[in-house]
Amino acid sequence: MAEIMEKKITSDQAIALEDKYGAHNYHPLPVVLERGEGVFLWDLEGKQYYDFLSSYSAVNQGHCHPKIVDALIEQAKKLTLTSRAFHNDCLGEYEQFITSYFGFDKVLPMNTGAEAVETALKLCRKWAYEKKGIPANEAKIIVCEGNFHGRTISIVSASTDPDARKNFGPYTPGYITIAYNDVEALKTALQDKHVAGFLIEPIQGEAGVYVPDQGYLKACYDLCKQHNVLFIDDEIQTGIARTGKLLAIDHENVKPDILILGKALSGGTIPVSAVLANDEIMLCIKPGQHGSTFGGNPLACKVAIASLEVVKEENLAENANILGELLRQELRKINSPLITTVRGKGLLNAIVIKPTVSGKTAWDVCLALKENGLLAKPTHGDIIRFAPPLVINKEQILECVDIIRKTIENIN
Ligand code: IF1
Repeated sequence: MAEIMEKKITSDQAIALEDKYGAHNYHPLPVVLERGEGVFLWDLEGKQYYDFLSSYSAVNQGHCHPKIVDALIEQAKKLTLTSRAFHNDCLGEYEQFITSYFGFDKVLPMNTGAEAVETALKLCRKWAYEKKGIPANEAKIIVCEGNFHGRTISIVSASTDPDARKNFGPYTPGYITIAYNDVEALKTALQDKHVAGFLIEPIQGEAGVYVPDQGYLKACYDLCKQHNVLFIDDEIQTGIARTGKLLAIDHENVKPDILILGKALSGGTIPVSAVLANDEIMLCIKPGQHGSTFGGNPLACKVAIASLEVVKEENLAENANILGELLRQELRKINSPLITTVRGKGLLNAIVIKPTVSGKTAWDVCLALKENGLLAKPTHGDIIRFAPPLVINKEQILECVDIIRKTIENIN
């Protein structure tokens, strides 16, 4: 019998369903995606787009990378979850692989980025009381203005973004907030003897791709070491080759005390995150003191190994470095008063848009980019992040610059 063609819903129908039945915690661009492959996405009507967001750097290896998807499918047919009540044959192999890959004694496997950040905060506090000797409940963690580390209550308690934290109180105490990219501010904050850790994004992604001055991270690390304070590196968005090195912190040859990974650790297939540290810190957490139902599940282990192998096999950091330079160089040639700034590192970039005389904003630019076949999203009103999958090639970068140029020149 002829296969009964499944009637596909239209984009408008899909959006209406989300509006009626889904929480309104996002304001997406009006596009409904059905398929992704490499640097491309297709909507329900079959229109093709360049993905210039990469799901906020979770799809560094490109959409549905065959090696990663094959690893997912193969393991999914064998064993997906045991919980940590029992061992499984994937976890130890993965732990050995990822600790060797990044150069740490141990890893604590989690699922989302926020869970990994929470884990790092707990590790830091535990170390503070049990190793550094800070009095009970007095540990302080320094964070930076403009930070984004996730959406849990303890994480938004450290946020300076009103949208992220307003009316979610009472807030978790124990944070000191300092200016980003300001070594003196850190030096002053470190006078407090109860400081346990400094949590930082090596490049502030959500804030608008703020790249700190060369030498800032190393100076902060050295200050933390002088004061026996843990340097906690949130590489959830900047890691896994995104900025042209395996880790953004590698640009300054700093080895963090705690490394936090997420997003592209799974190539955008399933939530996989990880916290890496050496024994002196990691062994502060004893059995029964932290965990997660899905943390370290066999599926995540196999997917993460494949995702990290792809990064090296396809030389994604070098590609991001070279093509990021090309992208910024070509964007800076666009002769338009609309673009006031082009900044970034590797393939984590952003342009700042000055509203047109007719009041067109970054959002309008993104709507027009969508019409021209490129998907990007504004952050904080006037900043558009440009972060394609790291598998993009030179011809595709140049084609995307042409799309961006044509769009900017025709916005009035
Ligand atoms: C959203 C932002 C980006 C992160 C860093 C931890 C996390 C993230 C540096 C938490 C997550 C995501 C969250 C997502 C949109 C996106 C985002 F706009 F929210 F801020 F990328 F910039 N540290 N960032 O960037 O990881 O729990 O999400 O797995 O919440 O809207 P998660």
